[in-house]
Formats: sequence, C-alpha cells, structure tokens
Amino acid sequence: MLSHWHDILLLEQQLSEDERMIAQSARDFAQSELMPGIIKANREEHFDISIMQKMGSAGLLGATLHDYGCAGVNYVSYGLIAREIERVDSGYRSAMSVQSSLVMHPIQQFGSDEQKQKYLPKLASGQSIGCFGLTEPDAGSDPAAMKSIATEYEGGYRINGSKMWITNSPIADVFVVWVKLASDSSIRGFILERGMQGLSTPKIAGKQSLKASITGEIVMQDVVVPKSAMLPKVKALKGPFSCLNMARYGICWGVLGAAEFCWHAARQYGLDRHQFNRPLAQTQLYQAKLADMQTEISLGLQGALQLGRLIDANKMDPAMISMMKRNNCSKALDIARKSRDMHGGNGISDEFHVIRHMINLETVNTYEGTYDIHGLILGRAQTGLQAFF
Ligand code: TGC
Ligand code: FAD
Repeated sequence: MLSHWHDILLLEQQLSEDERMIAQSARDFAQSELMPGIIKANREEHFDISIMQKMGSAGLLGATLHDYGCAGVNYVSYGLIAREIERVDSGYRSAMSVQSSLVMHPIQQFGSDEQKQKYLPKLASGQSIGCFGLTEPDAGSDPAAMKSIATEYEGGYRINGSKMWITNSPIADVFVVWVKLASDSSIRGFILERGMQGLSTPKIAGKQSLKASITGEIVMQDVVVPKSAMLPKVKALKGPFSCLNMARYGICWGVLGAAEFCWHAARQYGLDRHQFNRPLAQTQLYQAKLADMQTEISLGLQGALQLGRLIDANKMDPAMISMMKRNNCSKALDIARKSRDMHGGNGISDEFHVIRHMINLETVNTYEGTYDIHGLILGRAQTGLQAFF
C-alpha cells in the first residue's frame, strides 16, 4: 500500500515549515476543542459562543491581519486553517470566515483608525462576535438590488431595511451592513452595534443544514447612527465583493477538509465492513469511488494552494477564486454524497458524520455565490459578455 495515499501529490512537502506548523496546530485545536461536541451541537442546533473565544486564543481569528492582536500569517496558512476547521464542521469554518474575512477584513481595509482601534482587538480575541449583512429577502445573487437605505439625518444617518440569512446575527455584537445611500444610491458599509435602538436580529428557525451555526436576520427600523459609523474608505459593490473574495478563498480550502473527512471515513468503513465474505473496499465499484475522491481532492488542494500563493504574491484576480470556489464546493458535495452512500444505512446516522457534512455542503455550495453564479462570472471573464440578465 502507498504510504502517502492520503497526500498523493505531496502537498505537505510544498508547504513551508511555518505553514506546516500552523496547519498542525489548527488540526490539534479542531480535533480537541470542536470535534468532541459536534454531534450534540448539530442535534441541538446550538452554537456555543465560547468557541469564538477559544478560536481567538488559538490565533485563528483575523489570522492574516497584522497588529491588533492578530497573527499576521499568509493566505496559504489561512486556507490551511479553514481546511482543518471544516474537517470538523462547515458551520465552525463559517463562524471563523465571517469574523475574519467579512468583518475584520473590511474594518481593517476600509475603516478609520478609530474604528480599527475600537473593534479589531475584541474581534481578534473573540470577545466580540461580528456578522456581515449583504443578502436581503429580495436580493441574494443580485445584491445590487438591495433595498436597505441610509438617509442623512441630524448629522448622521437613519437606516431602514432588512438583511436575511446572516450567519451569527442573533449572537453578534458588531454588524457590518451594506446599504444604499438615499442621496445618490451608492452602496456603503456601516458598522452597527448590538443595543442600537431599532436593531433586532431574529433567528431563522427550521434550518436543516449548518445546524451547528446560528443564522438570522438583521432588521433595521429607523436605526440612527453617527457619520463615524460609516466605513470611510470604500464605496459601491467592490466593498462587499472584496471581502467575499477572501471568504470565498477560505471556502476553497475548507470544503476540501470536509471532503477529506468523508473520503477517509469511506475508506476506513470499506476496510472494516465485510459483505459477501470480503471487505467492501475489496470490490471494484468501491475502489473506483475511492479513486475518484482521491483524485478530485488532490487536484482541488493543488488549485487551492496555487490560488493562495497567487494571493500572497498579489497576483489574484477574482475569477480565479470563482473557479476554485465553484469547483471545490461542487466536488466536495459530490464526495460527501458518495461517502454517505458507501456507508450504507450507517451513513444515515449522524454518529458517522458524513450525512452532516453532506447536508452542510449544500449550504456552502449556495452561499458566497452559488455554483451557477460563479459559472456566470467565469463565462463573463472569458467572453466579455455578461449573462446575468
Ligand atoms: P459587477 O458589475 O460585476 O461589479 C460591480 C462592481 O464590483 C466590482 N467587483 C468586484 N470587486 C472585487 N472583487 C470582486 N469579486 C468583484 N466582483 C465585482 C466590479 O469591478 C465593479 O466595480 P466598478 O468599480 O467597475 O463599479 O456587479 P453585478 O451587480 O453585475 O454583480 C454580479 C455578480 C453576480 C457577480 C455579483 O453580484 C455576485 O457575486 N453575486 C453573488 C452574491 C454573493 O456572493 N453573496 C454573498 C453574500 S455573503 C455570504 O454569503 C456569506 S456566507 C458566510 C458564511 O457563513 O461563511
Ligand atoms: P437566489 O439568488 O434567489 O438564487 C436562487 C437560484 O437561482 C440559485 O440556484 C441561483 O444560482 C439561481 N440564479 C440566480 N440568478 C441567476 C441567473 N442570473 N442566471 C441563472 N441562475 C440564477 N448572506 C450574507 O449576506 N451574510 C451571511 O452571513 C450569509 N450567511 C448565510 C448562511 C446560510 C446558512 C445561508 C443558506 C445563506 C447565507 N447567506 C448570507 C446568503 C447567501 O449568500 C445567499 O443565499 C446566496 O447568495 C444566494 O442568494 P439567494 O438565496 O437569494 O438565492
């Protein structure tokens, strides 16, 4: 048997010593702090907020940022962290990505010095929880159609509107929301805080995927904020989209962590389980499925690594991220579905984890731009023709 069957293209040897250490410590953290409680958390639809503090103490929040208590690691390392966290559950990677890429990143990139000083240290330590509000009930794939509006009011703004499907909104302290200015319809980012009058965050019930993550709305009814609540350094959709680039990149790695879990579980199950007087893993159909899993995961990881290297070298174009987010999510979902099938009846039980990954990956394939939306982004990038409408 090949000793490095699980790393056939020797990805690990392509990492620096630091990157290997960061990946190992993220894996140790995820396996010791997150894995033991995941079945219960998923069954009870519970997100324990102490997880954010633990992630903060482990240096996993805003890890690519410098200063403010952040680790200042490169983007390859950020991807390796996402892979380890999502090996346990996509919902936990979601919590980490939202805090890091969708809340801390825009504050660091587009915020004033006062905003950075005020929010970043607590977000880095996990004392504060952040969320990112772009999607609305009538504006999902097409965020330009958003209706939330900020009207100038007594030296500040009055904000009205609602955001839908927002990871962590019911437990968030800090809200980065994107709304249109009434004066010129330009899209601007605002930082809102828990406790502001008119701000409420009802939980979305009945979610059948990402159950260990909490999701809600952000309802803004005449929320009055000072001008200093606006992110001063960005205007228009490139603001939220540039945050999404970073979060989508994390997903490229993260989903492969979930897929690897499902692949390894299927392999082990096939070695252990006997039918027709032989291990399942000694049948041709079973082995062909394992070969497909190994191939897609290995290729996906090489793509994710190259993408991370390009981001670190400042050579990233968003189309690259669309290609990898689209392909890795779809392949991971397919692998999880196959693994579920290869576990037979046991695959239906959450004790074996693969059905949880499978259902979670349905969300990951949808959020941060659906499979088809990323296909249209890639289609536009190679033809110059936009086919969204
Ligand atoms: P479009 O004309 O394409 O672009 C408008 C302006 O934005 C710029 N831009 C980007 N900038 C940086 N990075 C990117 N990826 C960018 N994509 C576009 C673009 O250059 C332009 O700038 P300018 O200066 O020329 O005006 O805009 P469009 O309205 O036609 O958009 C088309 C489309 C479909 C690509 C876009 O709307 C899209 O990506 N839709 C998907 C929506 C989405 O991903 N939503 C995610 C919500 S957040 C979320 O899901 C979090 S889940 C969290 C978790 O739990 O992990
Ligand atoms: P729609 O845009 O209505 O799309 C429905 C279907 O139509 C999809 O298959 C889509 O691909 C297809 N479609 C849309 N337009 C076209 C077209 N032009 N051509 C062909 N097909 C098209 N958002 C946030 O802002 N912050 C968050 O923290 C966040 N967290 C989330 C957590 C969860 C659990 C979920 C489920 C979603 C979350 N989202 C969040 C929202 C997510 O980004 C959106 O659900 C996603 O962008 C899709 O938007 P939609 O649901 O409105 O679907």
